[in-house]
Amino acid sequence: MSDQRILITGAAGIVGTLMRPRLARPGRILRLLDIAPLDPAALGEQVETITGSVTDAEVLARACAGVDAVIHLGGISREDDWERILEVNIDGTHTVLEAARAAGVPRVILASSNHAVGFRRIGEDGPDGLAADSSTRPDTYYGVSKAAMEALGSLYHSRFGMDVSCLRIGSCFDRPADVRQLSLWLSPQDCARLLEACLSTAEPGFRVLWGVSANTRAVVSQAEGERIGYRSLDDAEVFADQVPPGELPVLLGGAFCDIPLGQHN
Ligand code: 15L
Repeated sequence: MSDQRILITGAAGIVGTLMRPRLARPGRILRLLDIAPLDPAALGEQVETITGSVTDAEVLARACAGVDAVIHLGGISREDDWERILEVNIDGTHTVLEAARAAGVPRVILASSNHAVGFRRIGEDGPDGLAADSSTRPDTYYGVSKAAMEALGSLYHSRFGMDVSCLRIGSCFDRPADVRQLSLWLSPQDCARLLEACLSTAEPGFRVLWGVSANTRAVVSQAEGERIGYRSLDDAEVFADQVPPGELPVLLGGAFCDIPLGQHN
């Protein structure tokens, strides 16, 4: 049986860097794409690297050739001016999906964000937390780009039958940094578990899932992820005494709901 080949865009970014060692396994080749050069010699044998932008259709055509699944993490990860958000995040996601379709890639995982629904009030859906597919309420141009990403994913599933998972990632870092992240933290290990669940679902579908650990202070639903076999094993609470004191924000997006639109920060 030939190796499974997975393309990861944005592989040199924060989440990409956390995921590379966690997704590596025998029988799997990780093809890493980033605008920042990655040194294949430093990354082990089961790795291929491509340097280029998610906005470049030729690069994406090359990157998608012979690939079994795409994990699209690339793009701008915070607020920025509209033109850049449009080009890198919205056009870039379209370029990735179009290249995947043209290459016959059956499965795509899209890194959406809690900021697609940042203006939802914490607790508005009741005690089980905000549903993973609640309609979008973006808090920034960045959040709009994540809403557009989900819409594009839905379109490519409905039109072309591709299996598309959109992950509304909370805060995926080594550890939570503040009170809000005690609710929204996605541990790196859980992020890898969620990606593995998406990579192995049997039925092609379109789904929106929360990318959040089973935190004691969770405010979003785990149910949709659990339906495809995701089981979080981590809880931000173990870091609770290490974060500065503070209040949980009223709105899910926290500070993103107040920053000036289009302002690079
Ligand atoms: C995101 O979508 C960002 O990419 C990340 O840098 C964090 O700000 C995160 O959301 C968050 O809300 O904590």
